[in-house]
Amino acid sequence: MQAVTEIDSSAPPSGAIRYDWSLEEIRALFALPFNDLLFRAQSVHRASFDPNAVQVSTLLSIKTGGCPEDCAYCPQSVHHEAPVAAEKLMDVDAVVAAAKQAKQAGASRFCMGAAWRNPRGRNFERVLEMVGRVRAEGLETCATLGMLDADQSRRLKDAGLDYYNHNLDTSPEFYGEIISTRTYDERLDTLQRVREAGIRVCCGGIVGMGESRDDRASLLRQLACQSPHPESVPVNLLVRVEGTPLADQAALDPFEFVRTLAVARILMPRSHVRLSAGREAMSDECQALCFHAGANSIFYGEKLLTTPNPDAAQDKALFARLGLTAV
Ligand code: SAM
Ligand code: DTB
Ligand code: SF4
Repeated sequence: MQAVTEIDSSAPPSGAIRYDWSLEEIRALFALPFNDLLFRAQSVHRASFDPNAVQVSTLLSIKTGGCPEDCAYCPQSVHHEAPVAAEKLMDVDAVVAAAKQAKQAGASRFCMGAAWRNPRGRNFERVLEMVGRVRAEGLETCATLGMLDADQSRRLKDAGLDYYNHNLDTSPEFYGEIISTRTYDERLDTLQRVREAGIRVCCGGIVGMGESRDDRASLLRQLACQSPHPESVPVNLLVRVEGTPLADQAALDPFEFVRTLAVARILMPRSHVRLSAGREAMSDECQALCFHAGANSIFYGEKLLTTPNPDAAQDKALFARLGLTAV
């Protein structure tokens, strides 16, 4: 049997930021009794954040479907039979109109997602214009466009991009089961270029894809060993979309999802941990536990990229019941 590292769950959080978590330590956090784990996560959370404030981002799919990558979870891949038609890149004015609406609804960040392996040519120029115009509306800007080279990263920064989302998605060990058209190292290379360009990093993953707890621990270790930590850490619960290879994947125990958020909070105490995809299938009680575990960001608005999300009225009601404030 594997030795388990002892964790003193009554110890106060040190507040120190670490980049050297071992897999053994992370496993031991996952293995804590649920109440001890949540107490630790909540203590760490309160040391750095207002526990009742939740950052709110809105997503827009600016280029939907037809993606050449083969990510097993994704309805936008050309390799699967999911019911998502390929579209062209949106017009700049339409994106700006959606950003205005998102701001009016209470979002502070606007994230533009494109189903590309990497951006190219005139489309990239158009995205630069979108970034500048959305920022001029007084929103923080985020984009997720696939792999970037160094020049593209610098140009996005110059256009006014605040955050770049580029997920590691799962552990290096499990990655090959999910994606065959790119490597983990290619993901890490783009993250490095984004950092070097001075753009803040949004990087997380997906759970519930059939990975083991060790894979979840290993993904979190990859994230927490980056220095600095990603400023935003989206934790997505797999949305099982018909036509994708993961459509019939068994559901993850919701407590295991909450544990994953809690461990992320403990490992990356100053990062915004985002309760991302998967809320549509979650009870209000489960979401409340996620916030209690230290999640302090969500996607707001009735659609993620191509799949449904709770509508704004539902989220407003939940925030009111829990005494949470959107920031
Ligand atoms: N093509 C770009 C890329 O992969 O980086 C950007 C868009 S991609 C849709 C952004 C992220 O959405 C993925 O990294 C993945 O974490 C998440 N995602 C995609 N499909 C999902 C699903 N069915 N359930 C949960 N998360 C999903
Ligand atoms: C992230 O980690 N989750 C968001 C955002 N970054 C781009 C995307 C979730 C997509 C869920 C599936 C869909 O709606 O297509
Ligand atoms: Fe393409 Fe991104 Fe979907 Fe993978 S996750 S298929 S890269 S849109």
